[in-house]
Amino acid sequence: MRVSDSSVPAQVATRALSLAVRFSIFVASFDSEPLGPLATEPNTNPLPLSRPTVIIRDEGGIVDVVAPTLGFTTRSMLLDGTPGNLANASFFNPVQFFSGQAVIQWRSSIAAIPPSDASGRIGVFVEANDDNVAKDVWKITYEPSGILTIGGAPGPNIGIVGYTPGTPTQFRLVLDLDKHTYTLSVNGALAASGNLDAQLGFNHTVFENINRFSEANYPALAVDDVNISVTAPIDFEN
Ligand SMILES: [Ca+2]
Ligand SMILES: [Ca+2]
Repeated sequence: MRVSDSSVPAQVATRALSLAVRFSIFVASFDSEPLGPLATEPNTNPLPLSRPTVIIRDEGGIVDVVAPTLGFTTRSMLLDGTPGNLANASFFNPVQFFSGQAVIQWRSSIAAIPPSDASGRIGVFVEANDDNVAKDVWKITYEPSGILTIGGAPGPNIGIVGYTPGTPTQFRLVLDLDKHTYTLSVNGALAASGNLDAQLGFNHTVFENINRFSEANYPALAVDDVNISVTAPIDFEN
């Protein structure tokens, strides 16, 4: 006769499984956009989005879709500031991310070496929303010295590599929001890595030509193939 021993609990396997899934937020080639002023779309649209979510054109500032220019072979987004006027395009994530891994890729090409007062004012700015104040998490700018320079919290500014006007450069920035580190590849080669501010999230990415504070005429910046993705954890229990 068998007697079941009720003091032995049933063997139930429990194992927490954690997977990370990468999804695209922005895939913007501009190839199917009409030429002329670029439109925006809300970040509540289904992902991935193909346009910026916010564009600022001061009077005379240009954010246009243009025919192949500055070394690109397809349509791109051209940001051109004019004296006293800013031009920028922001790609706001649907939410601000504080964990996971974000990958921000783009190609850009500048028309000329910028004038001396353009330091820190033409390039790409990765922003956090910190109590409704935008803060630079990371940035890269085309410097009057002819050097691409990275900065942002926690800094400092570091010159990484020279650039050639009229020649597109491929960028791939990885933000590890768990380890609070970044890695930048330029034209497929590791160019820089370092730490991020541990408190700040990843809220949006801005391509800027900040000619607002200068009477000089800043060169245009063409941008193509903006591709922004993040990983999100999916937890299972079985
Ligand atoms: Ca294109
Ligand atoms: Ca200009």
